Amino acid sequence: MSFDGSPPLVSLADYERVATERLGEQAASYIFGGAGEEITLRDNFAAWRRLALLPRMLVGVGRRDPSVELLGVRRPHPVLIAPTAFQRLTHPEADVATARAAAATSTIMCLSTLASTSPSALADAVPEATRWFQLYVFADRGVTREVVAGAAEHGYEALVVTVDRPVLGVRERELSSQVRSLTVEGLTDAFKSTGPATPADFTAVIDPDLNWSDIERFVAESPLPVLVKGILTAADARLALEHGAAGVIVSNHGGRQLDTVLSGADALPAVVDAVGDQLDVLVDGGIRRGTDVIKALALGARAVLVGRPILWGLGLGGAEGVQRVLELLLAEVDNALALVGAPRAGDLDRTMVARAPWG
Ligand code: FNR
Ligand code: LAC
Repeated sequence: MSFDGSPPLVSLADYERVATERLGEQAASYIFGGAGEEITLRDNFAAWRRLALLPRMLVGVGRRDPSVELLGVRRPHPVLIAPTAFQRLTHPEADVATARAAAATSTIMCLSTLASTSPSALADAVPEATRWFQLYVFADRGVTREVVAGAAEHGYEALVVTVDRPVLGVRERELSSQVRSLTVEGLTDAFKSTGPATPADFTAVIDPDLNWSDIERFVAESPLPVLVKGILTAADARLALEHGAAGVIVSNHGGRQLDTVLSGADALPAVVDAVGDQLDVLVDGGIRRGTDVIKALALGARAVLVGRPILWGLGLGGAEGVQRVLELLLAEVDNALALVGAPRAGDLDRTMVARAPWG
């Protein structure tokens, strides 16, 4: 993909640069922004780069296999599409375009509760995409139950309960550019919503009192495995295990919630040490290179999620743009597996990463 006869976009950083130039102000400030001084936002990216790789030689890397086991199922590769709300702000085809790219690259797509497209409409439009559903729990538990039942009915394979957004982070870019014309198709009936709203309007319906007994109830009631998204400590990972979760996603919500919390990369090892032999541990935040992906796996993650780069691809080229972003990243993963001397994703381990001297 290239623009106006300029050189082709060959890295996720290229997509970021061009997206910065071309996305409208509302979409750009919603997508790029983080909380507070954006220290965590920047560190999510920097933390993977503070890790050095220790490659092994002469192991024979002609045949490579990036597949991983996730929730007991073999998946062709370890990259997932993170849930992101309001994709229509970025492209008219929104989640449908994203799901087409997911299907084309065998990537699992996680649909947000606050998506522009309802779970059923997405399932009807792109039935071939493997889909997980991200749940925001509403103060109105009747609505929550409806949403969960709808996801299970429409072939979503896991429930990702996001727990790091009881209230909205302090997001100055969103406030100053007045992000406002947001709509959520899945909730229109449930809330009899009358029209476009702001992120704060949608946050107001999320239950700030959500607690571990709710997680236990979702595990008991939901036919789908439950992952808890937004864990940053070993203590909370152990609670997720005790309350029946199938997995945790180590995440700080892309640096959009509490500024100065640890990056995913730095929080990951303690969580893996605490629960990695019993739960699937995934991680997100700042994954932009194949080397970031293999470092995450080497530290014990089963898979990674990618947020903003998907939206850069979506904004620049719809389904084709998202597909290209995923293909670039997956090609880099393949390249990194070969050069680090771990031809199968399962060959990666902690002996292959160290604190970088330049960090
Ligand atoms: C998000 N994220 C998010 N998470 C979630 O659980 N539900 C959601 O609706 C959203 N919405 C959302 C919108 C936008 C614009 C962004 C950038 C992020 C967080 C997302 O799932 C993920 O944790 C981070 O985006 C990962 O970091 P990177 O890859 O963006 O650095
Ligand atoms: C966000 C939400 C919707 O980060 O999770 O904007």
